[in-house]
Amino acid sequence: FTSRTPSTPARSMAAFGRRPAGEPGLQELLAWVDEIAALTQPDRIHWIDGSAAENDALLRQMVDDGTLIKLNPEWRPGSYLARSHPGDVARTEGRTYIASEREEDAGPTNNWVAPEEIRGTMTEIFAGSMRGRTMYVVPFSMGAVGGPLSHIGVQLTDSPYAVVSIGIMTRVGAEVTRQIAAGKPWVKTVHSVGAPLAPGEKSDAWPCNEEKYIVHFPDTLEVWSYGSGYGGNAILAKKCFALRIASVIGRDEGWLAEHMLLIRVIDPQGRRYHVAAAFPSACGKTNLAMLRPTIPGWRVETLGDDIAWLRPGEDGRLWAINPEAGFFGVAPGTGESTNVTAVETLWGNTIFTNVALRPDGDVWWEGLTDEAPANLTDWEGNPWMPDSGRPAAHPNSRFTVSAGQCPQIAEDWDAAEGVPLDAILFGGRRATNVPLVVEATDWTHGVFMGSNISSERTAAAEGTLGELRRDPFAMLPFCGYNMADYFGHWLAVGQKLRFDRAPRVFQVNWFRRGDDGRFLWPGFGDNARVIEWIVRRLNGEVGAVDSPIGRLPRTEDLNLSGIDVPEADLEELFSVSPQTWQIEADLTEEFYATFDGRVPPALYAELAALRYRLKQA
Ligand code: GTP
Ligand code: SPV
Ligand code: MN
Repeated sequence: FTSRTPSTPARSMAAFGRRPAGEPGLQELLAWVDEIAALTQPDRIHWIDGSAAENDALLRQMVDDGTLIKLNPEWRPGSYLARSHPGDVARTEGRTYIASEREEDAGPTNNWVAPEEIRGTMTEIFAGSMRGRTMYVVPFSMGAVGGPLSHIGVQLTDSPYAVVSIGIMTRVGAEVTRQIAAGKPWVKTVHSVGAPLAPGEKSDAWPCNEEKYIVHFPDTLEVWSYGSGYGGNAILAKKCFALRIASVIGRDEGWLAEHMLLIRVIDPQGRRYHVAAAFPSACGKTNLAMLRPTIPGWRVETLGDDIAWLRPGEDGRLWAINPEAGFFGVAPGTGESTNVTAVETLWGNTIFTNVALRPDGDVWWEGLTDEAPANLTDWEGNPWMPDSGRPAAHPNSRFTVSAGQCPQIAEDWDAAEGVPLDAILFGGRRATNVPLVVEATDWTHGVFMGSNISSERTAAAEGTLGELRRDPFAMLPFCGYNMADYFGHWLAVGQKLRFDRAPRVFQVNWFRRGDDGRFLWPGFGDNARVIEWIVRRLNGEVGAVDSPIGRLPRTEDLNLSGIDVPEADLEELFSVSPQTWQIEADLTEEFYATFDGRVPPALYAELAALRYRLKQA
């Protein structure tokens, strides 16, 4: 493409891309692209067709301009390293907004902003924001193209890094444009890194802006994201659309958009079970999604690692799809001994962001190997030695890779109709109080459990590491509407399920620590032992012990053969202290009170019942 001056009118610029034309259903898309181009004034417009040749050309261009470093193909074929701006390394929740018409529809857990006010701000900051750059038009589908649970959208972006990432994480291409032409509803997403270029000016390797806005318009199904090139801030199909906007669509249509992994568990008899699990960011979804059981005869197939859309079926079961097509996973802590499946998935065709570079042109991060190699280049591009006293990879460094590369991906992982769920797990990172596993007594109790998830903060978003915060359903940063209404919606979805076919609900916690600070549970592949107990509960093969907070395993029912968990640790893993749980109950009451009476009465009844049981204990 030849470069054009910033003042070139949008309509004629479009001729420089492969712009589809003719079909009447495309008029809205074309008009919108023209409107955004007129506002942002890119030099060029490029319609993405999703072809391999186009992807290769984008990657080559990014290597040439320094955005990507090509890794040594001998170790990591088709793979690249991106180093972000040091101030653009994670989602920015403080700059993330829900612009619903009514403030109460955003609720107290979201940053609300009036739509007309923020529209004005967006128009101001996006004006000329793409000058000197190419605006890419990226049509994408979440879920198999044309599937009954799938939804489509288009992202306009001036970041080629975002384009290739969307290419891995979603289904991109002309088939989606044909669906738009055919009249299928679609979501509009606009993204600019906010770094226009003067004529002749060279771009930074990772352009971004100190000022950031991630704005959602749930009433008009739009997303506007400005100033960040990072993950959930920039791949708008992911958290912005598939969770924040989709949760609103799900509220209106009777389904759920969830921050959940999705797996198929196969027991030694070959029976299959489908499990979805919601854990907050950087709390173990990718790891459980790729579980390699340490107990003989058990297998896990991966279906998804971050997002699941759940819909009640005609049969009274809850059906789930993974709307994504790839993994945007946390690198640190991913190694042979923790997640060998991920290590194998990353053999090639992977984009790494903010990991360390080895002298031989391969990558490294904390936890990939037990010993750190010498002479690395750290995530900021500085020389690094094992005694440097700082991490070589950023704690939120990530890999982006196609789901199909996972060696244990389910053959039917992208089946349009999804899979019926047998169990739902809620979890968090809790050093104290929360047992390894506890079973809810019924759906309502399960919703109560989900509404009470708290977790220690991780590096996946800006904020104080380790600080305990409420993260209901692991959706605190991702629910696009009033969280109390969302609790009610979970209860309503339960009503549509046949009581004997609804998934059973469990709470898990892999992260409980001893007084000395070490994890009490080995975790990772050994989490299969907890899954085994859950499956045996589903089958009615084992009993349980009632506790004030739910049903706990009898120790003799836990398969601990081959691991050495000291008796005292086991006791601590399952200890439920009525005193500290009274405090948890008080915190729940405080939290519920922030919703101005909107929390469903059924959950207050659960809270009262919990308090009663704690008093009896
Ligand atoms: P997002 O992609 O941010 O949503 O994160 P995630 O929920 O997929 O988390 P992930 O599986 O990437 O794990 C995050 C961190 O937790 C990694 O450093 C893991 O090594 C660590 N982790 C995962 N599972 C376990 C476990 O069972 N025990 C312990 N101790 N750590 C774990
Ligand atoms: C998370 O933070 O939950 C992620 C990474 O999965 S991001 O896509 O940046 O949201
Ligand atoms: Mn996530």
